[in-house]
Amino acid sequence: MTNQAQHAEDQSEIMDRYVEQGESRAAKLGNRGPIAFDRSGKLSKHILDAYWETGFYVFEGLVEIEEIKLLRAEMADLLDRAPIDNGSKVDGKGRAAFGQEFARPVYQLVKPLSDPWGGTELLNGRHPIQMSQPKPKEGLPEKVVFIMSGMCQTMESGLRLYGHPDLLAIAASINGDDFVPYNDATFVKQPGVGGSVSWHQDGVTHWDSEQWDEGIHGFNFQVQLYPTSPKSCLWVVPGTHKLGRIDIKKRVEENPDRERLPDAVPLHCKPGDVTIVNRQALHCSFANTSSETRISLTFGFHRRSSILGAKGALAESADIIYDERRIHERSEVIGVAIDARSKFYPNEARYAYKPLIGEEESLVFNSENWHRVIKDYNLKDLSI
Ligand SMILES: O=C(O)CCC(=O)C(=O)O
Repeated sequence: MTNQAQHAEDQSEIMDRYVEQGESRAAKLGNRGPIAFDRSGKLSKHILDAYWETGFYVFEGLVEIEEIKLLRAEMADLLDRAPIDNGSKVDGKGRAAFGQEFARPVYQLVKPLSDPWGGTELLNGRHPIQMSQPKPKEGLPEKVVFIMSGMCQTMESGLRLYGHPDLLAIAASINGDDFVPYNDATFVKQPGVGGSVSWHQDGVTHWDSEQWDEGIHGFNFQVQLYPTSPKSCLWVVPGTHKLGRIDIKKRVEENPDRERLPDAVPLHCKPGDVTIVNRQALHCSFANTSSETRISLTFGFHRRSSILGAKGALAESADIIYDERRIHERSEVIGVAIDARSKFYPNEARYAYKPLIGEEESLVFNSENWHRVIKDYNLKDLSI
């Protein structure tokens, strides 16, 4: 049977067994629970230890459900106004599609249940194997939204989320108080159509660095807007962030159950749960044949030392060297996000982002700064 020929239903029994085993492995890891800080405001030791041991952590109920509802509402509107295909100027109702004023496309669409990157050279060739692509049911649209970019400019609730004090405190606990931003991408895995993301490690630049260690490529948050089950969520192989670059092709080809790697675990979540995943951990998501919507707002942070002087990678040109100026310009998004958040949630403690202390007045959330700092901020992403 080819990767393309299987019907979604044919896969469900095999997947059910795999899911059951994965859930039982995940339950033993001890890396999920509520957020907790120590007296200095850093993540509690038990959380940091579990993160560095397994390469990921699930923070349960971190984002309040009222905030999740605002994110859902804006996201639903953006999905309603999505173009019908990549490059199209119209949405499904024949109106002008959202977001054409932004330099980078907001939406990326793929064929239902497909794997757009696996086995290709795209994104520095970091997804070496192609996942199974179950055959979608009849009558579905030709293309569906797979990823959306620029959540700080497309949704005010997205900008506010970027300034969330607990999320920024997590970034400081893992990457140091002078942490720097990476990029963001919203994975949209709609029921019965969402595409897969083939097994990969995110980092592409620092594998051979003399300073290489478990944290050199940073980590990604995923904020979950809907309940996700093992069938719709991200899967990670625990501990793989410590192994250096992995021969993924060999691992998958030598596994009798192919891409269902025997030691992987699902990061299933409730709405408002937030995961962190080390960018060196081996991870994937399967085509979403389930009946659940998964929308994961994904954004990452790095150590400053990993970025300063590094060359562009992934969506950034390899001719670019990330200097102090570029880092400062991209980091200003955090400053404006903190201000946007504190205006909306005036009773919440505002996060003090060390690299921008003293610049608060020039980074207020207003129309001028929206145009100067936020619009097209993702042209200045810091990808490695
Ligand atoms: O959420 C997903 O399905 C994929 C996420 C992912 O691979 C990533 O953030 O690198």
